[in-house]
Amino acid sequence: MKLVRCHFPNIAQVAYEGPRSSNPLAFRHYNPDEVIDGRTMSEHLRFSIAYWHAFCGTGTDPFGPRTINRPWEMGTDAVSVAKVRMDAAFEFFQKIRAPFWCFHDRDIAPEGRSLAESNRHLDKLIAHAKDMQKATGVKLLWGTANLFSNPRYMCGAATNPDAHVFAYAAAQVKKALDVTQELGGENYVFWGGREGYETLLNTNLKREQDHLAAFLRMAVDYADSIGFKGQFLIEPKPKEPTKHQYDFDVASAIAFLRTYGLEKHFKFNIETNHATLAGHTFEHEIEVAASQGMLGSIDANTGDPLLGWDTDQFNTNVKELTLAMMSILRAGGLGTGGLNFDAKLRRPSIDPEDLFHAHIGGMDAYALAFKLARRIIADGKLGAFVAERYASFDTGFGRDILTGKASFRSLEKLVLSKLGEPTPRSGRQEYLENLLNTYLHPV
Ligand code: XUL
Ligand code: CO
Repeated sequence: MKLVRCHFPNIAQVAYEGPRSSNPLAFRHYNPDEVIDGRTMSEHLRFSIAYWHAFCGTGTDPFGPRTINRPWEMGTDAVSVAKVRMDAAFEFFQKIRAPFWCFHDRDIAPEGRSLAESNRHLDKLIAHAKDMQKATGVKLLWGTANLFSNPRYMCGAATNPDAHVFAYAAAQVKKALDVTQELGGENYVFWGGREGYETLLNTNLKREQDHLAAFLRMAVDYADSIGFKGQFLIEPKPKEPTKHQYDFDVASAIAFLRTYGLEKHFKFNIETNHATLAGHTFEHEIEVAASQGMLGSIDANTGDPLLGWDTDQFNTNVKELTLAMMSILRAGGLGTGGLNFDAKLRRPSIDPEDLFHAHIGGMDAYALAFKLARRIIADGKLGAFVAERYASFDTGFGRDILTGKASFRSLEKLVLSKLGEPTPRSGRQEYLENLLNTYLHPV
């Protein structure tokens, strides 16, 4: 990849220096060019940078204004500023060695006074992004539309009680699909945004779900009509911004998609912090999606166990990521998906250099987890333990249960005549936790 322009003059392209390196601006585990099983680590992990956090995040919170002021955010013409911001972004993508990026329509181009003007702005930035992608080789993992920031969407987009808002959102997603296709996006994400409700006093839940399904059906039909081949992904989240979000978690979103006959067209983009907000572990959500062949992509971040909201932090918890990676690898990987850093800097992390530390930490933690998970799976001890635990279903009457040959009557007869009382067997959780630690912390 050829480097263009210079908005991070004091930071070179991040190099892999190995686990013993003490250089904070080097990778210790992520070696993008290392070939494992015929594919480079960069191809295995498919890291992606989230434009909204990395290049639109300003450190605002409900108690105070922006703390982050980037040197490239200069000028009064919003479209020109957006172009320079994009130059900085692509320089960062290259220096951090991320092969992909992701964006919402309104992240990259300022919203205009009308939809037509917003579309014109977007077209200018898409043309610029196309040039930048060509010059750098960085590709688009997924595109999406922001259907939650503008006040018109305060009561939802597809689930808004006003059909006018629904129509506006449909027009916005149509354009977002066009531009995602234009940039060769490999997926398109639907995060629920404000698709949920605060109170049933003003809400018809059934109608809102019907409307959401109609919206997704139109998206599928439109994508078909333009020949968009990317994978559609639903990103579940249980709460925030609304109290009850319709795509609560993977299981409820699967039920929703099946109810409306949409399941063939969607997979899941699973975000760690959303999983934990739903009261699940990250790996639980991955397993639920994978069990239905619907694992699509990952929004790589973490929450804070002491806080009950979406803190979107960079994840450096190698144990959590190793468990997640084991589930991803067992599912056969992410296909067209990737690991997208939907994570933001803490409010006082105001230097451009902090963007590097944050992503280096996240990439290294995932790379280490990837290697550990491969080792654990190859070693086979954990896998063999689980297989053995279910072995009674592999032969005899256990297999008959699964092949439909057994019934309540035949099993009753068997228990009364032969089997009697089952012998309890330990689940060995503590042993397995200790075993896991031997991989995480080898001597
Ligand atoms: C919000 C969130 C979004 C989606 C894309 O919690 O995760 O940024 O990833 O709309
Ligand atoms: Co996300």
